[in-house]
Amino acid sequence: MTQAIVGLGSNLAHPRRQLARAVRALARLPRTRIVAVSPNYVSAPVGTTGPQPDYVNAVAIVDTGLAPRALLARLLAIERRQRRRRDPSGPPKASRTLDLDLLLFGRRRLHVPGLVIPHPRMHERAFVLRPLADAAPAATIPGRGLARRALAQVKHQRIARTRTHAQA
Ligand code: PH2
Ligand code: MG
Ligand code: MG
Repeated sequence: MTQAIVGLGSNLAHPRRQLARAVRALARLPRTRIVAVSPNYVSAPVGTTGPQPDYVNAVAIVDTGLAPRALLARLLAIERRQRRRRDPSGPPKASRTLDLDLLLFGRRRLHVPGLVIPHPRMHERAFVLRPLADAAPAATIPGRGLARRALAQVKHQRIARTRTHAQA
């Protein structure tokens, strides 16, 4: 089993509800168990071209017997089930009902088509680091050190804790 970190994000169609539904889907993945889920955080969109609604973000820590690419395929399937639209002619960071990113996979570093671990921008994003520091205070980013230390470098990014959708 490997401990993997999954980033969750949504800024369309009831974001908190999208995240709660995605957590339930993660819990049902084969050979996978949820260890912890962070609180939800709301923040302005980072790095997008046009204006967009604010995002709700969280992270889930899972223990999994799946290989990284098998887990990624499962995450993309959950996105599709929750009506994530990927328009190849649209902007790369369009608003979305659900984004599931495989951020960390144990201490592994991986660089294959469609998947780079650690996620190449996670260390500079408060919307990833803040919930990660809550759910896994000792988390380290291979090649970059403690996630909590990286969080201290992005304190200027505004982010606020928000409610978690009541689990049905
Ligand atoms: N995801 C992006 C682009 N920008 N900004 C916030 N605040 N939260 C996100 O999840 C996010 C973003 C692309 O995946
Ligand atoms: Mg993604
Ligand atoms: Mg993303």
